[in-house]
Amino acid sequence: MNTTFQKRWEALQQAHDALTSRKNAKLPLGNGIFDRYEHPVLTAAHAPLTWRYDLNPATNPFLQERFAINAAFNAGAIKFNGKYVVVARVEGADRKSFFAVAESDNGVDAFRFWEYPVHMPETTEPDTNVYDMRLVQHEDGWIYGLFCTERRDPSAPAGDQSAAIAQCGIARTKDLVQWERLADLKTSSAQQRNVVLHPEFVQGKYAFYTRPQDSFIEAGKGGGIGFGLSACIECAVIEEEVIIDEKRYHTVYEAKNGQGPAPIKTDKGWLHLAHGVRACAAGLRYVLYLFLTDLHDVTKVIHKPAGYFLAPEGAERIGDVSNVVFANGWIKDDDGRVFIYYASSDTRLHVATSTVEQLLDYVMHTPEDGFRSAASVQTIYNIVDKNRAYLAAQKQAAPQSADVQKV
Ligand code: M1P
Repeated sequence: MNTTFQKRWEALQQAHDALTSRKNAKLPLGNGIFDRYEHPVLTAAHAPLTWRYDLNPATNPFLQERFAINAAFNAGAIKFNGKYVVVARVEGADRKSFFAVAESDNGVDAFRFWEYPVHMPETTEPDTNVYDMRLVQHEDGWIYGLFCTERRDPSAPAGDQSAAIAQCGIARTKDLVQWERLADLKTSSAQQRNVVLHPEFVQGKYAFYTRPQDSFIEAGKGGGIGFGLSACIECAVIEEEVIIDEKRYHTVYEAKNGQGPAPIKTDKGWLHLAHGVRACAAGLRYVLYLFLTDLHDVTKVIHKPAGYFLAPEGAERIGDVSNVVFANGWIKDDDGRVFIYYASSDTRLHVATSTVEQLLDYVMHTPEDGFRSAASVQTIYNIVDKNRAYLAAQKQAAPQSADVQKV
């Protein structure tokens, strides 16, 4: 082995070890709802060197990267064998995405990819691109991975090489290594992305959150978070899709929206994390929002704070698709902590931490959208009036308590 090769190999290993063992500190102050962290938890540079380099100096004398990784982002998440596990969307320099499992002992740092990416079987109709897996531990005993499978639109004219059809791929596993691919979900919508399996049976059937859409990017007449049931998971068909959370004019989800990970069951209802999209001069802006559905009727939204819960900030704003945050994975721990894995600008993966208690407080006590500027101002008036009354009462009580102390 030549010394240049050897030195470069040692330097690469050192840099990779430093990155994958780096500690991640909580950022100070926060907003009382969740905490952000100093570093992303997963980036392209976390990809194992053994995926990227041919380590034989005879066939790779310059130790060149043979398979470059462009990004590691939108990840499904699950607590598995005591570890915090994410199944990330890893994208090569060739633009193809695939899934890869990474795990951490504490959920906030030192995520390391497993030795091989996920070998996802295909159906008889091969996928061109797969991405955005939602992992669900279903009550039937399987772990399901629902993801977007994208193929070129067969009806597109030869000159159009970007028209695509997105549908929902379904696979299941017990160990996150061996995956059984099932038939793609069938619905009446021309396009489906952001499909998520509900963790429990509803009316004895498999329950899906969907996002019907007219075309690949534009929601068109579709859009909104849909819901439907299928008796069978091996050949899932949704005959009837109802919209449970609509897109709406002049909101953060006016262009389209989509369910994030599967909802978390709480004693107050099902807690949902979703993304909302609006168009602006800079392009599409993706933010995250929360809402709560009824414990006994998952199609009934019972609380929905106005606006976004988490929006891109600082360096998160910049990446391959800037001004985007997207989440398809979160983990609720037994102690009530919640690890929210969100990606920024289709480039890297971050974590934000909170608790079920904090998230319920946020979702149940944050004012709802009044859909007009005047209503927003009225909301602020209500808060100020309440504060004035509270502070005045405190002031009035203060001398009395001093008197009590004197006595
Ligand atoms: O580029 C932003 C996101 O765009 C798509 O989300 P949606 O289907 O809601 O438009 C997805 O391709 C997602 O992966 C991506 O992060």
